[in-house]
Amino acid sequence: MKIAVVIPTLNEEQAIGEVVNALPKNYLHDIIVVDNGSTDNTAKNAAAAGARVVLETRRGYGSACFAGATAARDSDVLVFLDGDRSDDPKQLEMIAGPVITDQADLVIGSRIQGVLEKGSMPIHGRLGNRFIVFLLRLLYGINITDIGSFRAIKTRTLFNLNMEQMTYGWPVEMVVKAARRGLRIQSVPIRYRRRLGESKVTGTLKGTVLATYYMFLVPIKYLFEKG
Ligand SMILES: Nc1nc2c(ncn2[C@@H]2O[C@H](COP(=O)(O)OP(=O)(O)OP(=O)(O)O)[C@@H](O)[C@H]2O)c(=O)[nH]1
Ligand SMILES: [Mg+2]
Repeated sequence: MKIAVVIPTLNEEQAIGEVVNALPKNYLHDIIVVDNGSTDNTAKNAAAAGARVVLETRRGYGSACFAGATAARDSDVLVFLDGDRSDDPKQLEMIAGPVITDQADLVIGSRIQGVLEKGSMPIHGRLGNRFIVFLLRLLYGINITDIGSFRAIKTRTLFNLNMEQMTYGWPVEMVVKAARRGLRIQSVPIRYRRRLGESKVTGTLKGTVLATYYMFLVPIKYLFEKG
């Protein structure tokens, strides 16, 4: 099985080298760092650590993930993780495992079931997460404990989902569409660490408002959609 890792990044020069270096390289067929238009040394540091750097100028977390998945289209399994050191690359095999052994179609790392390092997730992030998990259970019967970014899915399965949300809605869309197709979604406990570098989503008002908006909107939008 060809396993590829996709790391979306926007100005993560402090963390990306360490993240790429900590990956289980022998296990991976492809290491893709998607640079979403960074103005710092993210691309340079990622390449120096041995990653294949893909540039995606269309801003948005979803755009970056989609560009990475497209670049890794020849792989069998895709693993997504953040480039800010919050997700621990040493736990990659744990996330990919159930997909590889066909025990799950989508695996999501759960910070809530796992260990949250002090200062890794602010209180509003935790509350938002609880709410989205509750909403997904209520609307779709989805039984997960967190909507985190560390996840694994078969490449073919991801492209069959016809992903549309190219910003903050990407993680929720993936889960909702997987549930609507009757796919098996599994939470796996992970540890979540404090990020390096500047916070862009949970630590800013704009990021928090937009992320919350999409977390509400996306589950409702796909409730009424066909297919
Ligand atoms: N915010 C944002 N992040 C992006 C974008 N493209 C890629 N990323 C990367 O996506 C990953 C997740 O974004 P983060 O900023 O860590 O989001 P978060 O973990 O919810 O919140 P913070 O860590 O507090 O900023 C990081 O590796 C970012 O560098 C983009 O357009 N916007
Ligand atoms: Mg982060």
